[in-house]
Amino acid sequence: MTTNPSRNRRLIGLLLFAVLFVSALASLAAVAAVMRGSSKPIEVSVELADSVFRPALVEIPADRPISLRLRNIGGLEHDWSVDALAFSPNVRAGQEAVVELVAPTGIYEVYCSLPGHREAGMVGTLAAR
Ligand SMILES: [Cu+2]
Repeated sequence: MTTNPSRNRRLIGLLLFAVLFVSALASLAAVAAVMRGSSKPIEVSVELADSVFRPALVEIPADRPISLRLRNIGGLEHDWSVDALAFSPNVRAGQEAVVELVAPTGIYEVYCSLPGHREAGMVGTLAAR
């Protein structure tokens, strides 16, 4: 059997090109999938009870739209106020609200601004990382 070294080199070159081309396509597909995922809001739920937030600590990714579901399971009106973000959605007793929240990196104090509720224990922390 005879071998033609220059033909073999061309074949290897072509094969290498095909492998690189396919892996480049796969990387593009992976990037597109990640970008699609990042545009979808992240859902977070918090219960507002008389007189506690559950969970008290809410951790979210920074600078990403969060769909925050606030369920008031108590018998009183409550809110989930974050002064640093000028954010204060209010929810009536037995109702729920879904609000969008975007927070830069930081640790924020959360409290219920209704009279006496903060003092009664309606405090929490929002951590955006
Ligand atoms: Cu309250």
